[in-house]
Amino acid sequence: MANPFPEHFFWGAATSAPQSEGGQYEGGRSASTWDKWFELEPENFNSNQGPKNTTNVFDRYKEDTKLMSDINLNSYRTSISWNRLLPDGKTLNPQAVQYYRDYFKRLRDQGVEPIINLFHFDMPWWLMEKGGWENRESIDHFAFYARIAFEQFGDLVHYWTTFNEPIVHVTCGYLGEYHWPKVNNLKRAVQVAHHTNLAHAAAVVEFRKLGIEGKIGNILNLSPVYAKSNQAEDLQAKLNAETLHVKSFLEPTVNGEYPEHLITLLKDNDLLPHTLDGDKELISKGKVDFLGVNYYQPIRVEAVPTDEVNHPATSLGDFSRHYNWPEKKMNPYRGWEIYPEGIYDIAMMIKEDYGNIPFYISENGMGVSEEERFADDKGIIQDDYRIEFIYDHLANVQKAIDAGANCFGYHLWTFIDCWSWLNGYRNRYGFYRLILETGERIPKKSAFWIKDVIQQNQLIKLNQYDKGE
Ligand code: BGP
Repeated sequence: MANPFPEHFFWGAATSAPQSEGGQYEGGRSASTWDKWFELEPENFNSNQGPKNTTNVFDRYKEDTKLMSDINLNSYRTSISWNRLLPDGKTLNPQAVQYYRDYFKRLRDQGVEPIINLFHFDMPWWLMEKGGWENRESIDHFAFYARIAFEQFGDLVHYWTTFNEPIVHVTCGYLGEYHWPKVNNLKRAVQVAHHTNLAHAAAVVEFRKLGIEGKIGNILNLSPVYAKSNQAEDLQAKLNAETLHVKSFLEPTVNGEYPEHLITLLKDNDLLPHTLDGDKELISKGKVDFLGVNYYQPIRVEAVPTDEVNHPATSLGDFSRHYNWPEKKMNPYRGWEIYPEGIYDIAMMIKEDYGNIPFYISENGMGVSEEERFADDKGIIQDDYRIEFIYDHLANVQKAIDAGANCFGYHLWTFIDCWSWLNGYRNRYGFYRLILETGERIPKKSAFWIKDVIQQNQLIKLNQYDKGE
């Protein structure tokens, strides 16, 4: 029998406001960039499914908080919509305050600890029109928003996070076409990353100034980086990838400074961002109390062939190349590798190299297409594949805890199937199935399984489990 998890382990699930809240233009909310992008280019989104078609938590949170305690969840992460709380960036929306206060209070009443995030890829449109994170003003706007959120909800929320996967709006929005403004420019991407790190630190400063009860963290997608071989060129590619994809946010967040190798790489490629006096000091004030770690898949790299390197670099592909590991196991729906051992390696890296700072697994999960084909005659999705996926990852979390990692929780992505950006509802991730036409929530087999796991505080093997059928 497996060891029990630590006492008070955070068992839960995660979502975000833009992916689950709905109530698009209700209750005084203004547009986010996703709302506008969908209005401008709906054809970019899977099956024309836009941000209006979310789980509609705005209307159903009373029922949803109850569904959480039905399956024993004791914690939950979502985000506040910046453009709901401050529709013009300055004026507090009383309807938003009322909604979030009631929502967070109900979570607490159900014994569910709210972990509340401030930014999950959802730039208010009014600010995006001024350049979004490229515009330095965004730092002060974000710090103001953070302070208002802490003041309004600080009595109900004791775990705050500033960003979700801050590198993603950099790479998807400024080095690719997955987020607006769909720019492809390395120099601009670096500027956005710098402003994001400053905005994070400015929010931490506001939090510390207010002296409210609670802790503040940052949610990072931390993948272990594996090199194709131990040859010097592949190891150099690994160092570059680790620095750019992992440490560019991890080191400022935990140590309050940028990694030396990052500065060297940027300088050498004429990519240093525009900075002001005082930036270094502000970054040093952004140290967090805990980390959220989103883990889906590892990063595998190999050296870039010398004759293909651009110098100065024009894309991240000039620093390392993706290595296609022949033995990899894939989630064919999402196209992501499944490698549960990666969670152990990340936990050990945090333990050894980052002072064993407390962290929790803030996202991990398996998106599956056309999941309704696995429904039994009662409509319950028999998602054995998800139970196995969670089991394998949790077994590695446990192994890491046994080896001394300071991991205080595990959250599945996601609670109820939610809207996923350009992918709409293509892949389903939830403990609860969402019937799109009616909004009905139906627990999947994994929901029954996790309920028992949480109750026993211990892993249960699928073949010793026969409920939910
Ligand atoms: C993470 C994001 C989530 C969520 C998840 C699943 O990177 O923080 O917002 O979307 O990935 O990925 P996807 O929805 O793209 O399948």
